[in-house]
Amino acid sequence: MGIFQPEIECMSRDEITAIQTERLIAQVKRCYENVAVFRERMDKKGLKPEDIKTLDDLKLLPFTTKQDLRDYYPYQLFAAPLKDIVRIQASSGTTGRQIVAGYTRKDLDMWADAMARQLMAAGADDTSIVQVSYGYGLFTGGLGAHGGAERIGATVIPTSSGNTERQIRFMVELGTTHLCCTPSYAMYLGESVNEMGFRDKLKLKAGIFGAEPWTEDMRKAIESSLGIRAHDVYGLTEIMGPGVSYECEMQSGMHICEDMFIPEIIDPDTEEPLPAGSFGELVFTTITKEGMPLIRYRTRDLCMLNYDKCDCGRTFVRMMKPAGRTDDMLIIRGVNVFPSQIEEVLLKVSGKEITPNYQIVVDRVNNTDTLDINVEMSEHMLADDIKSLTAIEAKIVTQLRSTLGIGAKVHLVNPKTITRSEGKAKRVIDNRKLH
Ligand code: DLL
Repeated sequence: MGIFQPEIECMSRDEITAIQTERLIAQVKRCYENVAVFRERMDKKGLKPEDIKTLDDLKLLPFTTKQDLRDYYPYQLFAAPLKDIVRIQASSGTTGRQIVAGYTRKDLDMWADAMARQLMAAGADDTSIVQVSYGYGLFTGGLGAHGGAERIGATVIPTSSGNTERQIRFMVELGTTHLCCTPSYAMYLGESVNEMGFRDKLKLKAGIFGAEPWTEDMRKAIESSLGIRAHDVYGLTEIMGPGVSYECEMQSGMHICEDMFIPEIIDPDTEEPLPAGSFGELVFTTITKEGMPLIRYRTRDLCMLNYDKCDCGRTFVRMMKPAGRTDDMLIIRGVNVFPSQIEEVLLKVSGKEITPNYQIVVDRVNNTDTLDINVEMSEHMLADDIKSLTAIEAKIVTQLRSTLGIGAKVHLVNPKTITRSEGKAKRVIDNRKLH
């Protein structure tokens, strides 16, 4: 596989530290001079930009949160004048109120580089045909992947999301080699391709899937249904969009673009930075962004950083798959439950009998939390008898109890009865309205 910018992606740790330090110092000064909210917070801590001299000083700086983006909506966190902002994107709004991000021309340029790194790491080059089936528009997926694909000189098909039959027709007729979409949509496309009997007509080699949590088992399911290699890509609107980190051919963690972002792992409760290798909340400082630079932005994503050498030759630190968010964690009967844990159980138990399409329904009946999980059975299972259905349900319940520590009701439902998503799947329905 090629490396888009080997001189950057394979720098030594000393070189990375030198670049990060220089850029951090400049960024803090820039934010202090241009963002009133940030200046006030620094002043309150008795800090001046000159106090930030090394990467170690990062921990002195105040955090930024999603609430800040809501409170200072729309432009108060921008560090560049509006005349220099050439693009606005917005969060998909799965949680809370919409937030916006602004980009200068240089920001878009860096973003295209980041996504180009991802595409090349997935084996794409200027001979590739890249179908972008992430939504275009305010969501960063479509335009983000598009910018990277153009940057490497690939042929881009901007299908955006939706119209599954047309997506597949294009894939077959135009010879798509690389597919960009959410992993849940990739599952659906895989299912539909096989149903239409088009699997052998595909020229697909790899896919770049992100924007929502997915498990290793789901990766295997996508890889086998589409006959491709599936790469994970991570990002968030506030920081940039897709490409903040990207998976190489080793498929074991996503390399963070450390020339653009400094990652930290903190304890979400004490807010203290944790030592390398710890599990905690991921925090990013954007060191090249001009439009809306963020200092110590709390992502709410829980994960771990791996500084071990990667066999691909890239030296950027890798982040492991986020294990959930501090804010999507469900507390059911006092027990912390991550939807990804449930998914893992389902995929482990699933043989030929069930599909990875599921929905978690949480409710409160008589002051007690209930947990119901609807799982689609496979077509093959439909023909089977009630006795084996009950046996599978029981098997899942037992596994869930041992993994989660609580009981759940499992319902096997008919194939294709859980609504398919063209964007992020809505896996959890929490009827308790606790927020
Ligand atoms: O989802 C940006 C994106 C688009 C990333 C396309 C990758 C591909 P937001 O809508 O702002 O931005 O949502 C950001 O989604 O904080 C994570 O919780 C979650 N997320 C994104 N990528 C992954 C991933 C885009 N690969 C939020 N694995 C983030 C797990 C992910 N969670």
